[in-house]
Amino acid sequence: MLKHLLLVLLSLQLLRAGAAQTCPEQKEAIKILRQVQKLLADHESSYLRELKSLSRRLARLGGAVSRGDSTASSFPENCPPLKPPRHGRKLGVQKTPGHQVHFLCDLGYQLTGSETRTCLENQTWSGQAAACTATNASSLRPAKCSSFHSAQQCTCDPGFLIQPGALCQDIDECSLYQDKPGSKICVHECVNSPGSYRCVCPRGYVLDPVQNSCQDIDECVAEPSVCTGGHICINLFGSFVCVHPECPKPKANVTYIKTSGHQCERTPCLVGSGSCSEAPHSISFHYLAVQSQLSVPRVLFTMTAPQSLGDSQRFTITKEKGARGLQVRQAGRHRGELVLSRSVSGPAELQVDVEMAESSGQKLLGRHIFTVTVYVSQYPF
Ligand SMILES: *[C@@H]1O[C@H](CO)[C@@H](O)[C@H](O)[C@H]1NC(C)=O
Ligand SMILES: *[C@@H]1O[C@H](CO)[C@@H](O)[C@H](O)[C@H]1NC(C)=O
Ligand SMILES: *[C@@H]1O[C@H](CO)[C@@H](O)[C@H](O)[C@H]1NC(C)=O
Ligand SMILES: [Ca+2]
Repeated sequence: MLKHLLLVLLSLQLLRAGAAQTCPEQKEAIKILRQVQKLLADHESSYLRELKSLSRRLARLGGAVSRGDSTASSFPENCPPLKPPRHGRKLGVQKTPGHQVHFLCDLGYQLTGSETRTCLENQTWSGQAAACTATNASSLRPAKCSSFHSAQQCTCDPGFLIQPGALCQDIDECSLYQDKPGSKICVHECVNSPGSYRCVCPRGYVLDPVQNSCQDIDECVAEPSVCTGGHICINLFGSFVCVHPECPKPKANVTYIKTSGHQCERTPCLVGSGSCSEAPHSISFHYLAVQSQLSVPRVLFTMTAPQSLGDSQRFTITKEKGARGLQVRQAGRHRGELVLSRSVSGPAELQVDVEMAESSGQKLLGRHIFTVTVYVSQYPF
């Protein structure tokens, strides 16, 4: 309505300004008109402000009524009431702008949100809603306190840290040390407990309480054996395997027989059977258990001639399976070494056949095969 009136006045003024006449009376009239116009504009904006404030109050009143809150309706300038958190207390009752309320949690509960909230000029509370969540009840306990000359002295058990309010908070050694690479306190897992911590080992290991390390369980000493049907038990780091080495099947006049659990020998060759005398004299099976990520280079296995017939032995890898990083090297005339030259992350299984050729002068006297299986465990312990 005011706006319309203003528009009419403005139009009048424009009409007059558009006219050519500029008498002093007219000038005076225009001046007065402008003053009226300004007054009206001021009135309008103040009216609009009032209106806004009024509608805000009405809305708040409506909200308060619908909540059935009588205090809000009688003091519309207050902040809404705040309830004390569950398992906690609220200090302070004033809800007018500028006042503060504080929140406390019961013993064994931790405050989340704002500890202190202030009623702001726009009738809202600063900060976030306070809540009390349970700490691990036993991780927080009362301190042992004694009074001496009216001074109170409180102490905590080892593994606890004194906190304000005569409380003892468990020290979480695991998050303090275990998570940082340089200060690990457990080889595998750390579990915090009130006042202490313990190390936990993976399956297949037992905790060595003195060294706080994980020791492999030797499953192969169990009676009766964990391996059945003539299989041989091989203890590994963190586990075991049952193996059953097999001699090569008879082929082209070459036959092997098992002379022990780990060894096959070639049976004597028929006269005139060339392929037989070329075949290895013996095959032996070797199973090695190593940890993951061993430092390298590392000698895994040393091979020597069973009976030194020839002048020298030559060692070569003839077959390999997943065995990158395994090398053979001559460590003397009658000795060879199987070397791990690359760090391997387990679990992994590496296999090589190393041939040892015995010779005297230029003459090859015989060949022997070492079939070596290396089991790399999952963990570096
Ligand atoms: C109230 O004022 C504070 C700061 O003064 C502001 O952060 C908050 O958003 C305001 N709330 C409302 C509902 O206007
Ligand atoms: C409470 O203890 C459990 C294990 O018992 C743990 O997983 C959790 O992180 C602990 N919570 C706190 C707040 O310390
Ligand atoms: C097997 O031996 C016989 C003689 O005993 C020979 O005639 C035959 O050629 C040999 N076979 C092979 C594949 O060497
Ligand atoms: Ca084991």
